[in-house]
Amino acid sequence: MIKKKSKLLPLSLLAVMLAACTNTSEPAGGNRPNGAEAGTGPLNVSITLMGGPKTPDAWVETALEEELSASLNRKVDMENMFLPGWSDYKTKLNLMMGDRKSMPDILWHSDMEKEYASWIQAGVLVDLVPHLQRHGQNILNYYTEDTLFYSWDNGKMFRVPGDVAELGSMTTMLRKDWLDKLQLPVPTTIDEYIEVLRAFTTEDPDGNGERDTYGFVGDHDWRAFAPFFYSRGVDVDQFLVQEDGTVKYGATMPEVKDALKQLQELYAEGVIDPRMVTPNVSAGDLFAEGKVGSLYYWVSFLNEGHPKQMSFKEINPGGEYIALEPMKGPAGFSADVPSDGKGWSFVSVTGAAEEPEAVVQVLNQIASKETNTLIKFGKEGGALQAGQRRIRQPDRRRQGEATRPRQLYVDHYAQG
Ligand SMILES: [Ca+2]
Repeated sequence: MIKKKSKLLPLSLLAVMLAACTNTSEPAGGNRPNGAEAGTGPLNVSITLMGGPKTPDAWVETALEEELSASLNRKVDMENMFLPGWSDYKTKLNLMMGDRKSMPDILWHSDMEKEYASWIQAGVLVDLVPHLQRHGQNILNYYTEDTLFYSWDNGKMFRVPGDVAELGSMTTMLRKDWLDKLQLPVPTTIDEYIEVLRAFTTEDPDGNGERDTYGFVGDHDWRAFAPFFYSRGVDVDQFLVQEDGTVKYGATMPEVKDALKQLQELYAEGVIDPRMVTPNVSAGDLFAEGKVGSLYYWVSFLNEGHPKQMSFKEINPGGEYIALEPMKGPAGFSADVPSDGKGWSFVSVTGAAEEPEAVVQVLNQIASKETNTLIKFGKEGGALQAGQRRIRQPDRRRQGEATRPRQLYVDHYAQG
């Protein structure tokens, strides 16, 4: 607690400090031509990517380079450094950060607080405050002071949030149109929920005369089954304080066994989509495909501007997902795990960047609405690849403030 206290700084002061220098004669947006003060030759920027363009020189990379070159008034070459995936990315990032020669200019990281502290200690991250003041207006405008405050470190800032989870973060979502078609009520208990999942599997909710739907799906991860665990008061990956004050590891509690038995039965019945047992299938794609009735997933997927929601509507024009209250378990208990407001993924600039100021300009430009719309949806009037299918260019008016995502546009590029 003492350590925390030393970092306390009134938010208004933070705002003043971050806003310093922005009342000068610089043009809005921070995209002033920078010929004299920074380099004018080609700018090479390497960036670690969890998703995004998985092939070198993909159209999105080329389009982004064109956009960046125009806005920075010099040739910008992006070098994508692909991370191996959720199970191995930390090892890879640690290796990269161990040697200045292998460091990316822009480092995407998540759930690496210990390493982050050591990188600061080792002086390999760039203090972004002066650069954000000069060139980071899109980024600064995007987040509230409260959100940025979590990345504030005694007057310095070594990272900006890439994505701040929406309140609640994940939720149980369900096909309301299927519920209506089968004339079933919205489930409130885990038993009612399971009956609905069974009906979604066996009663042809999509009305095509074939048994080609599933009740439940998720990513290849225990958390996908959260409704079955949380309704029993267990989280398999946490230490939980018991009523008698003792602490148990969730996975060892007997309630987990009950939930697993139930899941095993549902899998055998064909209620759980078998595609989720392979790590290569994304539940987000299956969400969009529209052949499953329910999943525990990121609430942002319910936003009408989310790419997967738009794909879903394109494929299933009458389809509708709703968010459910947490299911009540056998003992009447219900729970969910709310998210914090500090962000779950971050972007830093490392000491490998020869021109950190220009790198922040790149980040700021990626964070602009125009560039992000390009990255996300392709050129106006064109079409783009969305998974294996092509979707129409969406109406940009729908991308307004009402559906503004909480994910900084930088992260849309870094994660795809
Ligand atoms: Ca069917």
